Amino acid sequence: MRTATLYRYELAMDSMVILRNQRLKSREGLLVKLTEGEQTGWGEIAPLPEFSHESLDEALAQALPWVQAWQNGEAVASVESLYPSVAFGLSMAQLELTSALPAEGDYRVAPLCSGDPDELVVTLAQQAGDKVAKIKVGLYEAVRDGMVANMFVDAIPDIRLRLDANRQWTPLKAQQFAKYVKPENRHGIAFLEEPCQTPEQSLAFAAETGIAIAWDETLRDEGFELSAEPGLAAIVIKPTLMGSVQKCIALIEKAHELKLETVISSSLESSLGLNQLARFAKWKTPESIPGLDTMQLFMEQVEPVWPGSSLPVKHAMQIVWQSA
Ligand code: OSB
Ligand code: MG
Repeated sequence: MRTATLYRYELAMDSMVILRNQRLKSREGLLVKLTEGEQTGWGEIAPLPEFSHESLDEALAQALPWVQAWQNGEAVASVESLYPSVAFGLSMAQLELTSALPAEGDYRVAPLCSGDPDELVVTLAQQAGDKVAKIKVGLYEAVRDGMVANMFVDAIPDIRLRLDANRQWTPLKAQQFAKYVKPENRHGIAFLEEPCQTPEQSLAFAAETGIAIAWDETLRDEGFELSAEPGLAAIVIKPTLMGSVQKCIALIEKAHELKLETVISSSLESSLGLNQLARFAKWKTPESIPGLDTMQLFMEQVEPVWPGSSLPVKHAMQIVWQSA
């Protein structure tokens, strides 16, 4: 016998540097619970404002009939025909339901520098093992970004810095940034995500500066096909923005064939979605520290909690629909 429940959550947060044109004061999303016999599978559907093309209401309008049909044992639409956030949440719920998602997660995170860089340098310097940090650039002066990058590599020579410009720079601004990163420090930059407004400009930047780049936004460009390019070191996959688990796996396999580092990254999911991404990352991209350091932007979490997080758990969730 099948049952299903759709919940709607709202969690207090402060999106800070992540979203550029608005500060999200709360994160809203849907949680799907599917049960069959003794088995349960959860999924999260949480379109991200400014990044997803679908709204939460549009996602709900697709998810609800799918979940109802599923619980009745009727034919369901292929998740590939649904919005990315819906495809991701429903495919993840099915994966968990069939015990196909391994339980163990990769809870190492690439610490996101959203405040004082000096503080992060001290934390990283004391940390054992791989030293990875993620810094948003392109928010202030390119020169300042270059100096911050230098500061990290000078202080922690074995660091693997991940920088993310979110396509904010003109070629000139990107050059100004590069000029301030000492040539001997450029190897400390594992990659710079999306320096320029177009992929062509970003590839030209990599060729001119020797700074490796990564695709994030470009993966979702209309008609994009992944290929190896000089200077392209990595791809950053945000499943909520990309689509079904199967679609993400196909992209990961392609990237691995092309010898590209592949990073699973958060789209500011709740602790439930974030835990599943940690499990997915451990399973499919064990070689790369996932980009999941986004719990720190929240004031509340749900069950299951994020390991090590002391945020209060919000139990009250609206039931949008439930099997009779
Ligand atoms: O710019 O990569 C981004 C989260 C939500 C939306 C956009 C972005 C992000 C992150 C997640 O940066 C953290 C990470 O990738 O390490
Ligand atoms: Mg990015």
